[in-house]
Amino acid sequence: MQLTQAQINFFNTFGYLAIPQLFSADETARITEGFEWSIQNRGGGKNHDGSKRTMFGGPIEHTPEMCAILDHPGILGLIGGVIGEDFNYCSGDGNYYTGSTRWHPDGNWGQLFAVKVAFYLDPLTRDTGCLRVIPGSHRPDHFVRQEKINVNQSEELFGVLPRDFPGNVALETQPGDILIFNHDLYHAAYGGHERRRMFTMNCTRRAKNPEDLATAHKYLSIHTAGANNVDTGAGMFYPTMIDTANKKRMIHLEQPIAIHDELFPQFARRR
Ligand SMILES: O=C(O)CCC(=O)C(=O)O
Repeated sequence: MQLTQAQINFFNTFGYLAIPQLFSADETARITEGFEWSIQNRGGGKNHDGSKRTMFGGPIEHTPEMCAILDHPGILGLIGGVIGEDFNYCSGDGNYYTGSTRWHPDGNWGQLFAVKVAFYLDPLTRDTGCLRVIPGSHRPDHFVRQEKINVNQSEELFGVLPRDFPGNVALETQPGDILIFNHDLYHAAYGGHERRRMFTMNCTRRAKNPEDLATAHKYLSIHTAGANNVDTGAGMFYPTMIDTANKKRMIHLEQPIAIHDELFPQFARRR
């Protein structure tokens, strides 16, 4: 898959992009099965009772089939198209969500450094927990950032519910659709049920100069297993991701592995 210039322009200007049916029905069924196996066996899903979110790290790192999402031509074309073909894969989270998620950005990098790829595994509408975004809010000059508006207080501030914050877009999805957004973009979800299945891949630009390397160190010092005191048994990633990687996949793994092991030697890859 190759993004058109219009899709790249859309992503850069509005901070997100939706790709309907990036995955076929067969692929989506396999991914859903892989996600369910992973959350049930590695992610605490067996204990999910709907009272709160169940979350686990590295959702695509626990089975060879899920790891292969990182080899999928559609995913490589999508992520590569917005942050460069040699992007860094930096793990992600898998979830049974319960209820709503308030407005937040995932980062405040002030530049296009990190993106999130979101897989929603159930059909979702504006009333049942689809992702909502505030287009353009990734930009440092957006009014929400300039005026430091707390979007979650919009009822008190402006008399409109946060879910109705003016200009927000509800990205209704079917399984197989993929969303990608800049980490700096404000996003939320309203009205979800108690087992909303979703997982993410976080990716960053590959650092190629001292400034980017400093940003990569900062990013990986916050958003990784080591940073959360989690021992994957193989450092930055769970072992299956590395054990099943070919040379092409390693391009997306090598820089995060090196920086993570430098930052968290106590969890460094041991083989
Ligand atoms: O689907 C949701 O509830 C929101 C997801 C989200 O906020 C995130 O992945 O950062």
